[in-house]
Amino acid sequence: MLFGRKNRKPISIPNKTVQQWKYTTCNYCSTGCSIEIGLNEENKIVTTRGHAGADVNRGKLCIKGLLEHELFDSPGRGTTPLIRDKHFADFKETNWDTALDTTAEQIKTIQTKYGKDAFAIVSSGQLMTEEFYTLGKLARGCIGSNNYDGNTTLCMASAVSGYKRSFGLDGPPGCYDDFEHTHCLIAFGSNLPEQHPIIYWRLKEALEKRHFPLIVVDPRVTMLAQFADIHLPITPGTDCVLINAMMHVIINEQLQDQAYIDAHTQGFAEIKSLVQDYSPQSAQHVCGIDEDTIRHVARLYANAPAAMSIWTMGINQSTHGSDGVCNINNLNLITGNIGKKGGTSLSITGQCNAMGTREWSSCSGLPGYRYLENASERHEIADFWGIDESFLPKKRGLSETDIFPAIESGEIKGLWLVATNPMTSMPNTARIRKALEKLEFLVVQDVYSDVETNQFAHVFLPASVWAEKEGCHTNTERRVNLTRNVLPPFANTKPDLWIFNQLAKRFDHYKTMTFPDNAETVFDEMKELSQGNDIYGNARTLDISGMSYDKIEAARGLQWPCRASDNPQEDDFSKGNARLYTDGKFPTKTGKANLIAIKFFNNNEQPCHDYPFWLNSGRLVEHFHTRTRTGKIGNCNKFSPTAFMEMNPDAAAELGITQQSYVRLTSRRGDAVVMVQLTQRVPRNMVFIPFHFHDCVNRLTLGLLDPYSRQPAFKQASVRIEKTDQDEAARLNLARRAF
Ligand SMILES: Nc1nc2c(c(=O)[nH]1)N[C@H]1C(S)=C(S)[C@@H](COP(=O)(O)OP(=O)(O)OC[C@H]3O[C@@H](n4cnc5c(=O)[nH]c(N)nc54)[C@H](O)[C@@H]3O)O[C@H]1N2
Ligand SMILES: Nc1nc2c(c(=O)[nH]1)N[C@H]1C(S)=C(S)[C@@H](COP(=O)(O)OP(=O)(O)OC[C@H]3O[C@@H](n4cnc5c(=O)[nH]c(N)nc54)[C@H](O)[C@@H]3O)O[C@H]1N2
Ligand code: SF4
Ligand SMILES: [Mo]
Repeated sequence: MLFGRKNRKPISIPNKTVQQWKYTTCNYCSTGCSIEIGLNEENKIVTTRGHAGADVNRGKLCIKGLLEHELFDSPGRGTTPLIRDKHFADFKETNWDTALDTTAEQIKTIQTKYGKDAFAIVSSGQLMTEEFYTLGKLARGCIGSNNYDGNTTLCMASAVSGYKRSFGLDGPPGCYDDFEHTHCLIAFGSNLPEQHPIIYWRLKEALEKRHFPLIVVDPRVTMLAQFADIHLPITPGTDCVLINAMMHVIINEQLQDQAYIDAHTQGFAEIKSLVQDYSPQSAQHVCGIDEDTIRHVARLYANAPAAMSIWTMGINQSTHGSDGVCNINNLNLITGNIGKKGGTSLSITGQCNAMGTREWSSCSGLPGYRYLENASERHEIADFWGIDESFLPKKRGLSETDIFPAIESGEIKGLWLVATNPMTSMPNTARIRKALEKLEFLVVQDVYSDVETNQFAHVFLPASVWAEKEGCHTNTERRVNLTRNVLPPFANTKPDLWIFNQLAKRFDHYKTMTFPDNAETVFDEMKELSQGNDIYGNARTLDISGMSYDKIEAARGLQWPCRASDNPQEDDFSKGNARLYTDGKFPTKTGKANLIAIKFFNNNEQPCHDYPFWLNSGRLVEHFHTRTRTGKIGNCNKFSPTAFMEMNPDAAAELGITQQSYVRLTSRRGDAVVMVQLTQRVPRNMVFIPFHFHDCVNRLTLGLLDPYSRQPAFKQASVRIEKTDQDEAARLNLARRAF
């Protein structure tokens, strides 16, 4: 033989006799892939496959989904509750009763001493919807703190706020099937092939069948940009200017859909007048895209029989996040691209169940997209839950990004973190560390006891992961999908639903409220709340009353609105709906969508003499967020086990920096040491760092907040770069860990 080793051992294929397949939904990103887990006759997991009959993924999975079953016994998992009496004392193992009694007592002590809102709760987009609903009931109905929010403030808050401002209601109006019908697609700050690989695969399939222009707006040459027909390398934070200039061209060349504008929108005159100040000639100097390209793209989009926009964190994580979303909606409204096949404003959601938390967690309001600010909705929910209406606040409290400053300034004394790791994921982590140290009581509820935030906890509650429990997720296209319980909880961990219910028992209102043990019963309660009319007398959009666990599994996911019907054959809504606003009616007072004139103001930190590089941050395909999960899975971690930074080779050469050497980055907040990867993906004045690594990019980020959504501008900051050698890098990292 010419190649290969001599005496090569034959590959042995493990015996994978599957006795039964259990139905689940992926617990990482919001694509919402259906997964089947194969168990052998000893009930051991032997394999995983994408569900071939699921419309979302049609048998496919990305690397994270394929290896997800390795989570069940991955290293670092919490095994039993832990407790300590003061900061940094050794944790002691304890039982659930002691951990929960202590937590309830501490919450009550803090609330009695400092007021109800002095105890804050921050949750996630990564629990089951039934768990979110139950946590909301506990937080609002029993504990009664108004400082209750989710990490979706770091993620989807700008999309939520933009949808509400434009359409009157949250909820992406489109679906993946729109790729099959569109004639032009613009992606703003979204890198589908790495962050939503299966949505990308759906897009690619559509493009292979029938080519249409793919335009990518991103300051980096992402993988999606590489596959695009047109790449617009925008100056960070200026998407609103580009869109205003596109609308300038569209309106001045009369390419808008005037009939749609007249029938279904309000505010066109204001937009028309505002965009006169954004000619392509002047806009090009702000957004960095030349005037001819702006005109070309505007004409392509407006002339397409159906055109759609998608976006993710390049838009949301900005001081103009909410405005950016409104402006994308403006572009689609004036071109008549809402509620039609292939014409839509589709935010690509982040976490697997960021939608579920928006819909049902009561974080920013009350369940089922109800508002605390609305007296009749407060009354309805108080009645339904069995509490006094006066217990509910009349407006929403602080968002996650305002909770930490309130800890600094002493208004908040206690915190409960559920399925989120702000020590790695929040901007300016030095500030977060100080805030966590200042707390009188911190309880961390996570699957992993080695999650960084746990260093500061007084009580640790170990949760069961993913298919060790049962419940639903809602994906990017409003599809509710189900995870069946596959394995019993690991060690002495408990499903989050159980933890919430047990904690509820320790509060007075438990006597008058109900907290069902079973996820499906909780789902039935949500179904009941989802029926009927909204405050304007229109049928509720977020209607899930036509769903059941069995129906969801049989359909491999159902899209809301999906209402119960006496006559399902006749009623289209009973089968689930792919698109919203198909009739041009919006859930606003007038029934019309709002066109909102967006003025640009430049308030970002910008590169300057002392900090000459833009700092951009984001993700890699193989890792998920703060790596509590993917960092433990060998085949995910091996692709990027170390913190690194993308840097342009020309900029590196000027500073004498070479491939795979170490550099020290400094911003106005702090410093970080990373390895350099030289690549043309980033322009000369920008570096990009994946945020997955602890003590890294978020030591540097500023995170100015969007005024509407309170979402941080993770993607715009400035840094300077110095060479450092490996020994110095190790010393710096050690020194940092010491304080
Ligand atoms: N593999 C993997 N997949 C994931 C996740 C993960 O951690 N790992 N996380 C999930 C979650 S929660 C989320 S929110 C999504 C995020 O999904 P994406 O938003 O697609 O991912 P990011 O890498 O955060 O950011 C996308 C792009 O925004 C660009 N950008 C930066 N500034 C600007 C700007 O001013 N304008 C524009 N137009 N673009 C800009 C960046 O260069 C980057 O390429 O991914 C989800 N999927
Ligand atoms: N610089 C920079 N920073 C960013 C971003 C960026 O692009 N750049 N993106 C931001 C975005 S979009 C997001 S979404 C956030 C994400 O930030 P985080 O939510 O803080 O990050 P995760 O690592 O997803 O944390 C989730 C935690 O939940 C735990 N967990 C998983 N499943 C369960 C469960 O079933 N029950 C319980 N109790 N725990 C569970 C995991 O172990 C993990 O510790 O990061 C934000 N931070
Ligand atoms: S694309 Fe997202 S939902 Fe699908 S397998 Fe990958 S991580 Fe899971
Ligand atoms: Mo996110």
